[in-house]
Amino acid sequence: MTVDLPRLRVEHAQLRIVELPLVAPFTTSFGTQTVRRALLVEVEGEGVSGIGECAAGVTPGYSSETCAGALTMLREHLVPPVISGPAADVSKRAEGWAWVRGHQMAKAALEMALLDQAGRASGRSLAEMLGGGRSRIGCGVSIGIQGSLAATLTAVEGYLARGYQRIKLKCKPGYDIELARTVRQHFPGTPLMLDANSAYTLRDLPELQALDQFDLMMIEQPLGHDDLIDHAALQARMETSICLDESVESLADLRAAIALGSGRILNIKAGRVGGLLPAARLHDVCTEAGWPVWCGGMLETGIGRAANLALASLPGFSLPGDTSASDRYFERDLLRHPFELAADGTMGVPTGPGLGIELDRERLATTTVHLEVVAPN
Ligand code: OSB
Ligand code: MG
Repeated sequence: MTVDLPRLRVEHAQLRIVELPLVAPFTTSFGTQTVRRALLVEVEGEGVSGIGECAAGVTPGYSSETCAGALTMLREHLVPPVISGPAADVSKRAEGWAWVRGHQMAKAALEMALLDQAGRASGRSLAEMLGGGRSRIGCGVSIGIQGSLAATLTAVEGYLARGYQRIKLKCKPGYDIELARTVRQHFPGTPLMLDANSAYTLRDLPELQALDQFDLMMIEQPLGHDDLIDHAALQARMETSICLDESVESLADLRAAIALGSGRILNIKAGRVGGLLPAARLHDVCTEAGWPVWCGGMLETGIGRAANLALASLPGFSLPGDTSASDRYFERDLLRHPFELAADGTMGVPTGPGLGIELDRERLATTTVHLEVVAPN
């Protein structure tokens, strides 16, 4: 944190769920998604509003959190103290909810809304508030498990033609070696990586070691979501760098991972680690430890996407992330100006106050499937 955050009151909050169809189904080792159902938090106080998006999905397959669970957590435990309490800055607010165990994505959604409010009140962009410097971000794309290798090749070709700087392929046991071989043969110089979403165990060691021959940038989260010790054993037996995703939900997890040698790279998602301010701290610790980091994604709407771009502007984010353009996910995003990829595979970091986005209120209204107000008690 390089700037002081303003102390503000919050008088009202709204919890909303929107549903946006995805342009194509997204399949991982834990399931298939055809819509992005997103929980949004809006806060308002002192005449300034802010909005945040919760990363949680519908099912608890990626993390233990869900959209419905986060809605309850925010309604019952996180939002009430904020709307009935005195003016405070965002760090103080986060201290206020530190007693709540877990529920990182619910906390992060509220924190994003409060940071947006703080930025809009003080005229500062989120990137500026987080200490980011870069004005453009190198972008990659995450490609779900396709029906065939031919379909995968077509998808890769399409994204590379648009300019994406690196390709991430979702994999699982039995859908990995031929996948990597085929894509590598067709695209020899392309920065390429795999993401297993915790689908393997150490019993799959030979299969995982076979991936070393494909010059992958990294393999993301091969083992269990809480298997830091097994990840360390695997990293010692694999040349390809392991990137952790699910395994790191806190600073303590990260310290353990670094001490154990459970990987060499971190995928940072603000939702997974309890907010953008904690995410910036994890970035600092990774930089000190010599771990490159990149910004992951959770198929966010333009709201969460704006926050990801701001986070990715911090100096340690040296690898292209899963920060793809709006049209990779949705026919129509929630923004007046959707995020677009430049031909060189970069996207601009928003410069306006807070998240720096202009909501398409009409689109927001037509995609809303649930709306509730949290009133002061
Ligand atoms: O593991 O990184 C992941 C999407 C949903 C849940 C988990 C993951 C993902 C992605 C997509 O890989 C990233 C994106 O484009 O937002
Ligand atoms: Mg992942």
